[in-house]
Amino acid sequence: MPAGEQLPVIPRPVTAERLGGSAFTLAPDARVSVAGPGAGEVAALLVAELASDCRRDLAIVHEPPAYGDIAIVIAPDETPDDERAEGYSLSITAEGVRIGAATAAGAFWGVQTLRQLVPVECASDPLTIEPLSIRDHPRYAYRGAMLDVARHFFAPDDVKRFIDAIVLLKVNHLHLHLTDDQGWRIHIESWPNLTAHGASTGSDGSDGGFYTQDEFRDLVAYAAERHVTIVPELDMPGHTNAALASYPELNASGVAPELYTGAKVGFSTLLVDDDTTDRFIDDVVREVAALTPGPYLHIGGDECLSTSADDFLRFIARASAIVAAHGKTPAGWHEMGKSAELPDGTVGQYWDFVTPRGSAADETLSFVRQGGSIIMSPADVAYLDIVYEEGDRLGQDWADGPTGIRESFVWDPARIVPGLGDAHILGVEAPVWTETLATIEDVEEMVFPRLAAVAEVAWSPAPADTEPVESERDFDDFAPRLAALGAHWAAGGTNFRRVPEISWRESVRV
Ligand code: TNX
Repeated sequence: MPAGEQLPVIPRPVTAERLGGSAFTLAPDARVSVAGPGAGEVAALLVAELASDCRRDLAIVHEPPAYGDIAIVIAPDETPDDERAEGYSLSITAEGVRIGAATAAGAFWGVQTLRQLVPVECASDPLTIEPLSIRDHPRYAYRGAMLDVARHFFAPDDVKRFIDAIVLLKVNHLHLHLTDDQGWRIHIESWPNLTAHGASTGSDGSDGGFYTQDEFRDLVAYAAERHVTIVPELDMPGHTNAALASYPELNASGVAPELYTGAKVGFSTLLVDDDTTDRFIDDVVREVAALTPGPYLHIGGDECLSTSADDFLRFIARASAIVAAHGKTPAGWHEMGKSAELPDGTVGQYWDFVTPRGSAADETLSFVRQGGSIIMSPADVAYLDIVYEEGDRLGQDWADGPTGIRESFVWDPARIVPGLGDAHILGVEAPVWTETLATIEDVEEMVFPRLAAVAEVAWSPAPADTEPVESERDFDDFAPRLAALGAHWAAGGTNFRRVPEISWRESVRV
């Protein structure tokens, strides 16, 4: 890479400096030297990547690095105190590579930066990297992607592939939209018909499917090894046709509706003030909470067009209290902010536009008034199922579509809801809804490259020039870095959309 060009890393690191001098070259006898708690596990993931991407076989050693080694050091004083949770440093010189962090998570994000700096041709050419020094930490603690496994089901191996792809962008939460009108995707021991019947369909007549509790535990563990927290969503009281179809007693009429495979929203609702429904909520929340080591359990609350306003308020107060009673922090879409009875700390997820409409801003601020924080997912820039261009084969266009790569990049989470700044923004999440997406390749085509843009919004510092001038992120700085990332995606087999705004320079790994 010519001097003067920015480092090909996304999200852009907080500080990155070229050092001059000789490049680092990975010699055949290079090792990964580890020190500190968790360094061995992080090293094992790096070694696996270097084996599959570059066909190098590195030993992991618990001894100080020798000339030309890659060192991973985890110790409290490796980062400043306020960057401890996920910060890292990365230095690359002829003497070796050194990643320093206070936590295994920080070291793991340092490894992701290193992976982007490793030349795509590393299997056939010498693996050299120019000397540099990076210090980095995230702007937001929560950087998320959401995968809708309810409309189309995605098998555990697809979800693992998705996790592998998102961690390269330092995304650390995977929100799984597990239930909707079209299917219920997680087995519940106390209500087995939810999956026996309610998982048998999906959008467009697709086959459906569900995760057994063992499969779900395995996914949670796979994610955790990669420093990703799974956020399970059980959407209620709307988006519940699959549950209503599985148990007649959840319906006012006592008659179960047919399973649904279309794309309408807002036609289903659970009952309110109903003992059976209360027992249902308590059981499903208890079982899913027990499978979830992470702090959040998402209960949806969106688009409840068939629930009266009063019923909605009583339902949300009840359901969010049940989540809290099972030891989890409730999370929900911003409509849940209509309730003034949310448990302390409830997390709201904003999905209106970058210019809020209707009551969306007020409902969002309601979470903050009740001691909670906000995840920003503005649909017109961060909904990755929205078409890139008019006439696309995949995707929907309701959210002010199309949404090009530039739109996904040029926005700021703290400039959307008046009165909502970084102090109350937990982070940023990009959802991908799957009404039109039948395969993981379809999902990837919608997610990449736009998730790279949203991930940079979530991780990298806000643009420097702020009030009163509306600042813009520098798309011209981002574009060549994205082109470089595209080469990694192509080599690693991640499908992505070759959007015309970027001069992709792909090279295929031999
Ligand atoms: C809105 S926004 C939904 C989903 C749809 C999506 C399609 C929100 C919380 N819900 O039910 O799948 O639009 O883009």
